[in-house]
Amino acid sequence: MDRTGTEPHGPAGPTASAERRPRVFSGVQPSGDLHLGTYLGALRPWTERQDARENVFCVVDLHAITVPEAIDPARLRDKCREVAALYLACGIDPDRSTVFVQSHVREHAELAWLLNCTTPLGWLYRMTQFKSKSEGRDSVSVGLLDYPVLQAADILLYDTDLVPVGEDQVQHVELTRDIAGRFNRLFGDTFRLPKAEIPKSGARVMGFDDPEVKMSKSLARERDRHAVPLLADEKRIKKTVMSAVTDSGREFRPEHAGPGVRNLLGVHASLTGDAVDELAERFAGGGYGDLKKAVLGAILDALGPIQERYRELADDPAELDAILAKGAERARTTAAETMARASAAIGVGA
Ligand code: AQP
Repeated sequence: MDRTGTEPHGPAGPTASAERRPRVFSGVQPSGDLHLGTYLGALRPWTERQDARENVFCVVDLHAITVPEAIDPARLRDKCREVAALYLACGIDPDRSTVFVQSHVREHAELAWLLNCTTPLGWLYRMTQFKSKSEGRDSVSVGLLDYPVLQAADILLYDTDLVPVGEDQVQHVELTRDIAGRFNRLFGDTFRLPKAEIPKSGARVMGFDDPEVKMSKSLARERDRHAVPLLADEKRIKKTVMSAVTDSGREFRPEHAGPGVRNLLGVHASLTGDAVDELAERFAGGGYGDLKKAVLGAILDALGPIQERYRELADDPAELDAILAKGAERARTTAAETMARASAAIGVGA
């Protein structure tokens, strides 16, 4: 078959065998403190079907330098290691998944250049993330606009079938399909077309201080009651959750639940597996404090074991280095094959 993605679980070009499992690619930027949204929207869903899939999980440091004012080289290196350690602490198993840092595999930047040359500029100006991240800035880098092309390169390098992402990233996966489709039409069948996979719960965790906006690392840098960082201590988590925005009035009335209360219910449901309706019934008539205490308990239960495993990994930097080196080597094998295929198709390279 061709690589158009019409048969999502089938073979995917020269790098794949006929019986390979669906391949998954995803990544997180080391641009700040990972938080509950990153966990529920990305890390936890990644861990859930590791055996059924071929998993490629990347720390996307090249994406984290698109805002040059925010670059601190030493901090960026530390954050890369922190994010990689959090992947493992959240349950990514390096024996079942390939875990590596994006900049350690040069083909990501190299393929992005080929795709830059075939992607119409107008497609990038339409991206809502670019619009929101460039809003109010006097000047933005070319990299910020080009971010989705690099993301397309990340995904296409591994003949990816599925890209597990939170809702906010679906537009970028759709763009990846368009970029790959255009390249295939121009230069012959080269790339497999991936699909976005959105988790059933936790796809969009909102800010605790402002439930109208997505919980994000950048807002968390400015506002200490916005997000629950995965490595925060109990006192900090308690302060954030107990001050979360709810509805006016003292009593929780499910039929009038506003976005803040719906967010708290969603987080609780996502962490415990309880249904939102059932939770709403359980807390109906009580004060918002009871709901917040229950959410706090669910968060502390989930983060306790993650923080413990993280500390063990942080105490053994050599182990983490070895895992990342092995992951990059494994990733490079596939990436180099795809790069050679794309270079040959467009007529560059040896
Ligand atoms: N609030 C969220 N709810 C659900 N999913 C989320 N994700 C991020 N925030 C939420 C998912 O996590 C993955 C990694 O995202 P990223 O760190 O690479 O980029 P991002 O989406 O831009 O994350 P932030 O926190 O908003 O970072 P900044 O502020 O630095 O841009 C993605 O799958 C994303 O959907």
